Formats: sequence, structure tokens, C-alpha cells
Amino acid sequence: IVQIEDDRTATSVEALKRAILDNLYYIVGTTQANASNQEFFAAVAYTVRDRILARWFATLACYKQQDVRVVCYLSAEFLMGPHLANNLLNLDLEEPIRQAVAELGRDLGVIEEQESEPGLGNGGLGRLAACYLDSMATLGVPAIGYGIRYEFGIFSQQIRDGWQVELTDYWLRYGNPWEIRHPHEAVEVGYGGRTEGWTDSTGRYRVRWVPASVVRGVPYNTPIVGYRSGIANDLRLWRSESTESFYFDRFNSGDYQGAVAGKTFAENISKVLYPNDEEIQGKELRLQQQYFFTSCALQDMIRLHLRAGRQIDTFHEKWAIQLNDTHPSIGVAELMRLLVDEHGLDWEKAWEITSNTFSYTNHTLLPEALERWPRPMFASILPRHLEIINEINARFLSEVRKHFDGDEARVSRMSIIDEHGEKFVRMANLACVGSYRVNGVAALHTELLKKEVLRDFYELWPEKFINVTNGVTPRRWLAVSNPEQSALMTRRVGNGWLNNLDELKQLEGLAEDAAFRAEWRRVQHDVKVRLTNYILEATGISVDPSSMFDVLVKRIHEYKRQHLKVLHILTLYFRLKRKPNLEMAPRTFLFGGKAAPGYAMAKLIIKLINSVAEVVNTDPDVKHRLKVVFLPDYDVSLGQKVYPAADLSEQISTAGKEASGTGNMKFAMNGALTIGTLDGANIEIRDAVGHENFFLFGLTADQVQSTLAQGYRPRAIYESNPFLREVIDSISSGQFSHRDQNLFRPLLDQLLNSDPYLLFADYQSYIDCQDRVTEIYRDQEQWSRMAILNAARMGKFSSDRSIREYSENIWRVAAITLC
Ligand code: 26W
Repeated sequence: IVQIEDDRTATSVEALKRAILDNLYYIVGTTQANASNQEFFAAVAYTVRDRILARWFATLACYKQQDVRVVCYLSAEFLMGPHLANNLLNLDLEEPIRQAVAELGRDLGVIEEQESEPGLGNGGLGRLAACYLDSMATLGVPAIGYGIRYEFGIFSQQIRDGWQVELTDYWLRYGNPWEIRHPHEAVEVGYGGRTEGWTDSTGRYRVRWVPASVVRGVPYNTPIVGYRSGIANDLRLWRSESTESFYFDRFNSGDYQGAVAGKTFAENISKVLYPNDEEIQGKELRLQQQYFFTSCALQDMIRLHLRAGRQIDTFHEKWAIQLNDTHPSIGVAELMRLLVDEHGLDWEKAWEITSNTFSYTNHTLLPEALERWPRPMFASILPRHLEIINEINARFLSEVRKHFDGDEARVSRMSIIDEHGEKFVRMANLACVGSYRVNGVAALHTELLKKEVLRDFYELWPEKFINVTNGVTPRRWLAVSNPEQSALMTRRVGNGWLNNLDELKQLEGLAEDAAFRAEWRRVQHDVKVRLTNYILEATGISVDPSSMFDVLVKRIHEYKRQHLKVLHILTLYFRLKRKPNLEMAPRTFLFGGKAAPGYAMAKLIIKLINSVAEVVNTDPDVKHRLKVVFLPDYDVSLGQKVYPAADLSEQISTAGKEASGTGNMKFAMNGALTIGTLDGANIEIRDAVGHENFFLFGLTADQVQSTLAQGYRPRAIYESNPFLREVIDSISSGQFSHRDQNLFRPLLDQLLNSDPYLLFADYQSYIDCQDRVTEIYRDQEQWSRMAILNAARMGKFSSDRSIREYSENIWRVAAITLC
């Protein structure tokens, strides 16, 4: 028998080699001899994508056949990171591809490095969406991710003279082999204009929206492969384009300028990701973006629903829409508009459908991050939606009045429209009213939502509120990022942990095994050498891989307190200045993270870190015992290099400010010990790994509140603590700014006069705790024991557990098995 292998599906090394060369020649358009590594990457990616397509169609067919409820995860951000290595792991193709690539004369590691990551997110919220897509595909939860295909993702960061400089991120420069454009599934989205009444053929009064402009949304699909589940879900990102026909008139009448202006408006919508997190800007384009992808998503769902031969009034039975924060919450009004205006349902039926479809996840307690839109702006962009929101609000407020007889203060707090002074549309209120479930992302966060930010809503509908603690995917964050430690763990407990992270519990016993601990340290050292080489290449700084790697990577924000870390470094620095021969185990302080371009204080913090680095790293008294490194352009790819190499994970936000944190989980899974406050998921991590294996410091969320309420005076702490005073005075004196005493003035003034994030209140507790860290680190055996126990006990923080909770408690979807 002659067996013919299909070059697009077969997985033998020989077939893969043929397929790569074929794709290189016919798709990329080059030859093996001439191909750059970048082109070769594209050929490998196409080869992998070919092997996904059959699963993708099979998955869709299976969802259709089983008539399942589908989860639609609506998110303005998906911070996916590079796909190749992750897809190879999930498809179990890593070894044959590695060999095929090697036999074609290239190195898979080098090829993987060519992939430019789709940085379509700012930080935690966008990365969480990516982890959840991975877990949904792994568990077989039918899901579609809906978002925006930004042409420019999060800016790339350079450091010049210690300052952050932003460069545009044209991630599509070399094309994107993972996505498939589907122009025949395009939809139209309107903006502006007016509404008008009309009477339909049954004599019923109806309203229609006559937009002033219309743009086309074109979906680009990227398959999301589950870990060895045979399932591929769909990430659908929408690109805005102009509807040629709309501007044709202007063009024909000679108004070329006008025709092009319309095209520019349309194309601008999906042009660039807003680089802010945790602070709203109230910009028109942002609302246009939010409405754009939300409307595209809802139209797409309705099309799929009707195409399957179903009636519109069963919509909520077949679709569960998760709102990733309030960014897509305009969807509540849009679904009402589609059902009432376009599909002719009456209001009550439409509301029943809508309010049984949406759920809302809140990701932040910071008041400056709660979205609200000035009403006049909202009215000019979405006039029909404002009418609908007014109607939702009127009905809702009458329910509130019935329930809380006569409590007009409460009515005004809960109103979707903020009627005080300049009027606003409050998107969190709209999301709460339109959703059947509202969740926070860590136990403390959910409690604070119920007690403070959303208290009135909790009192009206306690049953709506639920906690789902965040999780991260152990595939990308352990298996792909840290192959050395993964192999070690798999040798001891098998590879079941990849889809059941609780299985790492079996490592607990090995913490007491001296040989295992030695092996653990050897692996950790190798991983640190890998990062050491990267640091040298990226920054020119040489660090000692046997020093403690003390790491703080996340967006730069005052509440995350990167500057508290600086106070610690300087405290150690002055100890060494006083006693140059003091015995001190060497530490390498690694920072990474981007500041929002308009956030002056965050940018000044970056400058401070680099200024301190410049002095400390070159001071002969320090004798290399302290090294400070700011790693530029922190992104998913860099995270994958950093988490595995960390010894100490810094999670030092002011208690009550960090909703959850997810970096904290990635570190601990990789065996780093955490120094942290009782904030967000830190609390649950500490409970899981054991209090004795976690370095706790600082005020609790309650203490933070009462400290501020009692008239907090940071200057008094400064005056009474000589070590803190020395550090602050040294910055003030210009010691780290070439004698410039003004450079860091805004930062110092803020700390001395108000210190809203309580750095001074937590300073001594932090320093004392760091001294305990140093003490324990001297006992490497003890440190290894604790590190192993941390890695072994992180099962709860797999995103698989989070997705199971969403599936059971919110979405009411069952995982499918392939038919
Ligand atoms: C409108 C500006 C804006 C943009 C993004 C405001 C707020 C956001 C996000 C909600 C910020 C964010 O990413 N929050 C983070 O979400 C993570 C995932 O749940 C949590 O782990 C982090 O603690 C939280 O800061």
C-alpha cells in the first residue's frame, strides 16, 4: 500500500519539512537559500496554522451539532503574546517541528524570537483575557473572543537618558500569519445623526436611528488552540474600514477632501490602542472604539443565531456575554436597540433577553478608572443609545424607589445618568443594571466592591454578586516560559499538571529531599544565566547570576509603589556607604514596566529608578553587591524570560488598591517567594502556599482607610525615622540627579505632604520584612524548601479553575467533548 501524507495536515518530520518549504515558496514567496529568519518564521507559522484548521472546523461543527450555549468574551484588549511556541506546545508539535526546522538548517529558538507579539493590551486586564481564552479552549468551553484588531498596539518603550520614550508599535509590519480575514462577514456600524419615529405595517410606533456616518467592521479570525484538547476556539478581532459606497457621492461631486475625510474617520477607529490603564481620558475616539467592536460582536452573534435557524427570542439561551470591565458595556444598550428597533421585539421581551445575557467583571476599585462619558458627547456619538439608556434608567429607578421607599439620595447615586453639574453616563451602573451577574477578581476585591464601589447595587441585588479569583495559564507561564523547571517537575510527578495544576501538590514531599533541592537550585541557576545574558544584551549591564534576583515588573503606577522599592534600595545603599565592609548577600533589582504616556508622575518614577541605578551600579563602595536594572519595553515576551528567573517577587501595592494582580501568580508558580501586602490575590496566594512561606508586610486595607481618615501626616514619619529621612534627603539634595534639586521635587513633595499611597506608613515594615528575606536567603536550603512549596501549592491559580467557576456559576455552559 502506498500511503500519501497530506502536506497540510501530516505531522511527521519529513512532511513538516516539505510543508515548511512549500509555504516558504508559495505563500511567503522566497526560497530556502534567500529566506531571512523572519520569512522562515512565517513559513513555520503557516505550517502550524494549516494543522489547526481541521480542528477549528471540527470544533465549530461540533458546537453546532450539540447546539451549545456559547460564551462571548468581549474585551477591548487581548494581550496574547507570541503564538508559535504556545501553539506548538498545545498541539504537541514541538519536537517534530524543532527537528524539521533543524534539518532545514535553522534553530527553532531563533525562529520563535522572530515573532512580533500582538501587544493589543495594556496589562492585567488584557492578559487575563488571553489566559482565559487558553483555558476555555483547553476545557472545551465553546467561546468566541471579540475585540479590536488595533493596527498599533501598546507603544514600545525605549529608555533615553533615563526617561521613557514611546515608539509606535507597528506589529503588522511583516504580516500576521495567524489571522484569517473574513470580508464576507463584515457588518456596518453607525455614528452620530438623529433618531426618527415611524409607524410599521401593524400600526405600531417605532424608532429608527439615522446615523450621520457608517463604517464597515471586518473580522479577522485567529484560532485559539486548547492544550491537547483537539479544540480550537475563535478570537475575532474587528478592523474598521470605510464603506466605499457611502462617500461615493461626495467623490463624484468633486469633494475629494470630504471623501477622504470620511475614509480617515472610518480607518482611525481601529488604528491605535489607548495606552492608559486605570485612568479614563473621556476621549471621543475611545467611545467610538468601544461601540465599534461591541456592535460588531452583537451583530455577529445575531447573524450566527439566525443562521442556525433559531428564533431571535431564544437569544439568551444560546449566548452568554462576558463584559471585561465596562469598556464593552455599551453593549447593553446596543442589544436593546438591535432587538427593539431592528428586530421589532417589544421592550419587555427585549429586556428579558438582554438582562439574561450579560455579566460584568469589574477589574478596578480606583475611582479615576470608573468610566463615565459626558452626556453631550455621548448624545452626539450615540443619540439612539442615550434614549435607550434613559428608558432603561427610568424603569430601573422606579424599581429602586419601590425597594428603598423615599431614599432619593440612593436613587441619585444609582442612576445611570449622573445628574450633578455637568452630566455623565456612568458605565458601571449601566453594566450592573444590564447584567445578571457581577463579579470581582479576588476575594478582597469582591468584598470591597460589595462594601464600597457597588454597595447600593449589592444591597438591591445581593444574589447578583460573586467572586471569581483570577488565574493564569500554566501552559504559557510555566511550560513555555520555563522548560527547565517544567522538565524537572514532570520527571518527578508526570505531566498531568499541565491540565490539572493541583497535581504539583505531589512535589510537597520533595521539599524535604536534599538531592531534589540541589537539582532545583541547579535549574534555577541555569535559568538565571539565561536572563543574565539577555540583560547584558538589552542594557549593557552585567549582573551576577548567583545574586538574588529581586523583581518588580508591572505597569508603572503610584498605587503599585515602584518608588517604595527605590526607598528600600537606597536604604541598603546607605548601609553600605556607612560600612563599606558590611557583609551583604548580593542582590540584583530588576524593574520593568511601561508608564501611560500622559502620566507624568509614573514617568518620573522611571527616571528615578534609572538615576538611582546610575549611581549605585558604579559606586566602588558597593562592590557589586547591589545592581539596579530597568529592563526596557516590558511585554509578554519579556515576562516569559523574567518570571522563571526571579527569586523574589515584589507585590507591594497599597492594600485595597490592586484588584487582584496576576503577575504575583506567575512568579509563585515559577518558584519565586513573594514579599507582599495583604492586597488582591496576594491574600489568597499566602493562604495557599502557607503563611510561613510568604513575606508579609504593611497595613491592611482597613488600616489604610482608618489611617487616612484619622488625618495621615507622612511628614511626621519622615521626621521621626532617620533612615527614611536619609533616603529622602539624598534624593532631595540632587545626589541622584547630577545636583539638580528640582528634578524629583514633585515626587518628594507629594510623599512629604500627602503620600496618598502610604509609602511612609509602610516603609519600616517593608524594610524589616526585607531584612528577614535577606536572612532566610542566606540559608539556601531553607529558601529552596519554601520555593518548592510555593510552586507545589499554586494549583488554585490556574486559569482552568477560574474558567470552571465562570462556567458553573455565571455562564451555565457545559464543556463539550469533541464529537
Ligand atoms: C479606561 C481606562 C482604563 C483602562 C483599563 C481603566 C481601567 C483599565 C483596567 C481595568 C485596568 C486593569 O488592567 N486592571 C487590572 O486587572 C487585572 C485583571 O483582573 C487585575 O489583576 C489587576 O489587579 C488590575 O489592576
